[in-house]
Amino acid sequence: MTDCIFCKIISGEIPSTNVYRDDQVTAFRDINPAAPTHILIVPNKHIDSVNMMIADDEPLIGHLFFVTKELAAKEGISEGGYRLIANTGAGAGQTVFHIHLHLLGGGPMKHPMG
Ligand code: DGP
Repeated sequence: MTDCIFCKIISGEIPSTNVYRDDQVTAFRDINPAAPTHILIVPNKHIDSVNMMIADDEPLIGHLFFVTKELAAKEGISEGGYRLIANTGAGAGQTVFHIHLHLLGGGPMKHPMG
């Protein structure tokens, strides 16, 4: 997707603080952190939102969750607890329409539930 911010981050066109990369997913620090650890984990394949997933995407999204778990351990927040958020649709606060999981932890979190 040519006008997608996260596709541009994945391709390196827009700089970001990358913390993980493989052939399926990329993870980088959120530009506007809401917690001491705030990482976005995104599929390298452009998918607008959870609503737009197809059955073939199931293993990809499973891998994305597994990488997230590993990153939580690497960040040292596994034991203290962390929150995963996948805002879906503008009504839920999604502003970048490329599926992403927010990994938040490491201290008080500003992002409320609901
Ligand atoms: P959401 O509201 O769930 O769509 O979250 C989008 C997040 O993306 C938001 O927390 C800010 C972050 N973000 C937006 N643009 C950039 C960018 O250019 N670089 C980085 N690192 N994060 C971005």
